[in-house]
Amino acid sequence: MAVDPRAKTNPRTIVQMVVVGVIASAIGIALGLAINWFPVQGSTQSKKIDDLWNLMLIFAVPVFVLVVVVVLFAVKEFRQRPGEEKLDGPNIHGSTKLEIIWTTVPSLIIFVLVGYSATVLSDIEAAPANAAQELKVDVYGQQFAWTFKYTGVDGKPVNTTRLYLPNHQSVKFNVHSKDVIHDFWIPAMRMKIDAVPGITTSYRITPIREGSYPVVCAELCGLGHAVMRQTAYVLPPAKFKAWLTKQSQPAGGGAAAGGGAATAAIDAKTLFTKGNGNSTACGSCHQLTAAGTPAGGIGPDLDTALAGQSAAQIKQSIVNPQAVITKGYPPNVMPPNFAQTLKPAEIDALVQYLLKNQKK
Ligand code: HEC
Ligand SMILES: [Cu+2]
Repeated sequence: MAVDPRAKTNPRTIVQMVVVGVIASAIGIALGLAINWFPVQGSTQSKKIDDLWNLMLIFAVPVFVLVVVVVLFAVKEFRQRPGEEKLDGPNIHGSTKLEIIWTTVPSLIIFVLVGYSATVLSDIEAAPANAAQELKVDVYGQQFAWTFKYTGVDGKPVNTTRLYLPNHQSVKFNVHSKDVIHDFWIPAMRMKIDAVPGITTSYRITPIREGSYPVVCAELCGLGHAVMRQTAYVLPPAKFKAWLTKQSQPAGGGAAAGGGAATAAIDAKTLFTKGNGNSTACGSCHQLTAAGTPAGGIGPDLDTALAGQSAAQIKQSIVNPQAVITKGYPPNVMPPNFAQTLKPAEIDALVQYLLKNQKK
């Protein structure tokens, strides 16, 4: 077969490729660094992770450009014109120089990136100098809400569906799951980890900015996965302390005084706002003014939705939520297992509690 006379690349083409490559890389890197990819930096970890991202980008863009430029130029220079069907390229075999280059350069790039990544990883996972000062929060994933357990000022556990964090203090999350695999993620803090049934995973963050940030489940965990969202509130340390102190006080005004022996011992308000340790808290999805749970939840506003309903209807909604789906709300999101996770007396207490707070 005849050898293509153009097999030797024109030196001018190489110069052109280098110029185009350098310009495209410069534009790509500039764009990549200018684009605001991430939410605000909420923790000391955020900045380190964003810097790592930027470094990766600075290396990745030229590699991408190199591949694309060579492919495009090859298509342009070596495309087959009519009458060239019988031509072939020169029969090249082996080039030690090239092989050395294409082994060393990528190896060097990988070493730099791995080295830097390892430093960042050990940095963002490092325990604070004063480990005793670190706040520990147990995080429980359960279809389809998160619950958070703190140690109260009296040493007793405090369970809540709202995540409060003190600013500028290291926090260690120990992450658990009560059912399937979830993933505990606060995008502004950058860190995330799977919540796996049967084991405890963990990460730490140090918030650096007061404010509220979405808490997201990042592992498809069932039909309600998309709505498994809550909020993390970063407070000044003194306000956080005050909040924790308030939570540590025994819940007041919950159970009705005296009367109904079976339900009197059960604090329906706590069941509603925090669950019984096994059940998902109703308040993480439902607004109820009497319980102090906020509006804008995933489920109907129980201040108004229950108007005119009987105890039997409300009970059915709790134990068998699929029986009647409230208009405008997604099916299969309200957990179907309350008949198992709540004791019958607890369900009755909740029904009575909702009836008591029902708008007529
Ligand atoms: C993961 C979110 C979630 C949790 C937790 C949750 N619910 Fe629901 N709930 C919903 C959604 C969504 C609906 C509407 C769709 C439906 O009817 O199933 C609903 C519907 C209801 C209704 C029917 C409202 C109406 O319009 O008739 C009642 C009553 C109710 N929930 C009570 C509770 C109680 C009590 C608890 C705690 C034991 C609870 N829910 C826990 C999401 C939740
Ligand atoms: Cu999920």
